[in-house]
Amino acid sequence: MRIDVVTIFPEYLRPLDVSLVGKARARGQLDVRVHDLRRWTHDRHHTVDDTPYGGGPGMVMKPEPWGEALDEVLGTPAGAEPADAEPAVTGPELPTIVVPTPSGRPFTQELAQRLSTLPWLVFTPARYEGIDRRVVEEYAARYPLHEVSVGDYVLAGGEAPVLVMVEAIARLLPGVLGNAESHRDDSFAPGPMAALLEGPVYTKPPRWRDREVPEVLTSGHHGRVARWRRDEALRRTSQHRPELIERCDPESLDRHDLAVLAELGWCLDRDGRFGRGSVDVEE
Ligand code: 6GU
Repeated sequence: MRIDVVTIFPEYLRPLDVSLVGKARARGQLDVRVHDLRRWTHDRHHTVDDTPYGGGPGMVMKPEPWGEALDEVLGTPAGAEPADAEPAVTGPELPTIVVPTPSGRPFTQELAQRLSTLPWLVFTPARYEGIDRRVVEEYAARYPLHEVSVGDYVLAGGEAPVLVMVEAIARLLPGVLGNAESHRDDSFAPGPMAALLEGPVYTKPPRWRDREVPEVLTSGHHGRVARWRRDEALRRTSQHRPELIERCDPESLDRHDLAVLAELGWCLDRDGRFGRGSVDVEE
């Protein structure tokens, strides 16, 4: 997979040189290219922002540097190409643009999985109040483009979200993690079972500061271990993400799951969904 990032803070993307993403790059599984947006400015001050039309606080990123940067990175020169020139962008290598913004659609494990199957992603992290809207409209008309948010909070720029998204995507690429099984138990892993949070994990030593590892994990009984992990996942999900229980399809749960959830105060309501506490509150 090829990933381009256009930013005014190339140094902010340095973490992509290390750890999982850095190793995937060294192995040739990932081709990451970080570009300084100011390369595509032409004034002495390398200006990339200006005041917002209509007034208001903050600054807006100017469209011209983004247009020139994206035309070059996406391989479509701004000027007219000679008629006999090779098309710069060909079929299966069509780039997909990812625009990080707090007003985008949520970045989920499902979206990470879909993006991880594409050959070429181009990220456009913005600073200030964002990029002039016409840039997004222009490129959405020419390429697949997703505006994506990494959570319900506001960051100062899209660079940290790009680090988040690239890591989530890179670990799903074939051969990047040790084995294909590695993703199966991920929290939020889609599958026949309800999305549950992963439970706790333990390693040696068996006793640390008077704290023992749960006996079942050292029992060597694979069936009991699997059941215990599932119970813990249900407990943790109930505690930290009750909406995942409310949303889950009870058909994806077995009798033991239902018993654990009942113990945690969950019951099935009349339309076959889980709820807790007040059954029917009258006005
Ligand atoms: Cl993608 N960008 C910024 N600036 N803030 C965010 C975000 C993105 N996702 C959540 N908050």
